[in-house]
Parts: sequence; C-alpha cells; structure tokens
Amino acid sequence: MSWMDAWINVVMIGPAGCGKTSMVASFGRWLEKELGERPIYVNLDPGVLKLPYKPSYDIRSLVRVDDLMRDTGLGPNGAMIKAAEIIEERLNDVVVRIRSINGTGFRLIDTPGQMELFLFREMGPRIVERLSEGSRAVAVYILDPFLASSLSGFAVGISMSIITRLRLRIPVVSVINKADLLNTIELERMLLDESKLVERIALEEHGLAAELSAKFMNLVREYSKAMRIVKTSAKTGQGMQDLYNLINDALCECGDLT
Ligand SMILES: Nc1nc2c(ncn2[C@@H]2O[C@H](COP(=O)(O)OP(=O)(O)OP(=O)(O)O)[C@@H](O)[C@H]2O)c(=O)[nH]1
Ligand SMILES: [Mg+2]
Repeated sequence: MSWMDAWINVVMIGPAGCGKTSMVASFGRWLEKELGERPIYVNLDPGVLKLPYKPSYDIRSLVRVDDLMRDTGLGPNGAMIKAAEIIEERLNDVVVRIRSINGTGFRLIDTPGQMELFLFREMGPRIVERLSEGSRAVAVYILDPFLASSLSGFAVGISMSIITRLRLRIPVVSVINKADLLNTIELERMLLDESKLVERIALEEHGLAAELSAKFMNLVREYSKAMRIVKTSAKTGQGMQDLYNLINDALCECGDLT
C-alpha cells in the first residue's frame, strides 16, 4: 500500500448536539482498544470549547469562535459564519497541515456543531474532496435521536443523510446515536414490512401529514434496501463494532451504500 492509500477519512456529521465530538472520541477509543489501530483525530469545529480527544490537527489554531465574539462583538451565529469565511480563505493551508500528519489508518474528522456551515457552504465539500485525494472517505451521518423516535422525524433525518451524500460526494452511513437514552421505534422491522409501516403512519399522522409521510417513507424504503442503520451510544460504546462493519461495507468496492 502506498502512502497515498494510507488514510480512511471518517467524517462525523449531524445536527447540533447529536454527538459528533463524542462519537469521534468513542469510535477512536474503540479502534485503539479493540483493533490496536492508531487513528488520528482532526477537529474542524472552531466553536468547540473542550474536546474529549487529543487532536493532531485543531482548526482552533487558526480561528476560535469565542475569540471572534470577544474581538468583534458578533453573536454566536455571526461569529460562526465569520469563522467559516476565515477557514475558507485559508483552506489550502488547513488541508496541507492535515495531510502532513504522518501515519496510516483512520483519520477521524469532527465537524462544526452547525452542520449547515459545513455542508451548505464550500468549506465541507472542499475539505473532504482534498483530504480524499488518493485516500478513501466515508461520512457517518448521526441522526438526531429525538427525531428518530417518530416516523416522520426519521424520514427527515434520512433525507439529511441523502443531502450529505449529495453535497460531500462520498458514501454515507447512518447511525442513531444516544441509544442508551431512547426507545427508538423498531425502524428496521417496519421499513421491511409495508403493512406495518402504513399502520404506524396512520397512528402517528393525520391528513396531509399522513399522506406526505407515506410518500416520503416509500422513498426512504427504496434507499433503506441498500442502507443498514445501526444504533450507537457514544457514551457507553454500544454499536461501535456495527459502525466499523458499516464503514467497511461502505468502502468495499462491491457496494456503495447510498
Ligand atoms: N446519553 C448519551 N449522551 C450522549 C451520547 N453522545 C453524546 N452525548 C451527549 O450529548 C451532548 C452533545 O454531545 P457532543 O459530542 O458534544 O455533540 P456534538 O454533535 O459534537 O455537538 P456540537 O458540536 O455542539 O453540535 C453531550 O452532553 C454528550 O455527553 C450518547 O450516546 N448517549
Ligand atoms: Mg461537536
């Protein structure tokens, strides 16, 4: 294997507070302990205050949201956008620094709390494209566990993972995190059984919402045939082997999960 093939970039993405940072730490620890891997950790969130892992590259060496708020008087959202602009201006430098870190194996990438800054601006797609050159990459879309506890919410979560696929142009796997906290509905079973799905939608939704949910779930089911979703807990470590398998499958030449 040449150094060019050496990295597997794993980009953690999902809505604010879904557990991206915790997942980077938890999955990294699992890789170290169970597989003897030596992953490197990359923080791309300029707004985070405390990290539960030791980053080999930290975007806060370039820009910090708290400093920007103090120095410019901007509020948290304005400062976040300003930070994204600064990162975009220096993007080449950021990529060169990350690529210069020696090693092989997993590069675990933590992304900003506000997912739209990473996905809908140029920052995310461009960084991912540059880090993927000569390496492999997969995004882990972390579904909001509260959304995933209803069918319509689950459909919204899955649609975001499809948008992630479209924007980052790499395979995406989905997990429902915080499994230790919530009773997520039996999604897998329901996705496979249309009559149960229709029954459930009728129970949860009414009128136009029911009609829309049913149509949307059909779309979701089409995708879900090729997409396994696992439940994880970044807190207890539950589901890390499943996540590893999912990532492996997504990277396997025989199948692109999305
Ligand atoms: N119970 C439980 N709590 C979790 C889990 N994963 C994360 N948390 C908690 O959820 C909160 C947010 O976790 P983070 O890892 O900071 O989430 P994030 O997506 O990085 O958050 P932002 O970057 O601020 O958007 C923290 O209080 C975590 O301790 C989990 O699997 N179970
Ligand atoms: Mg975070």
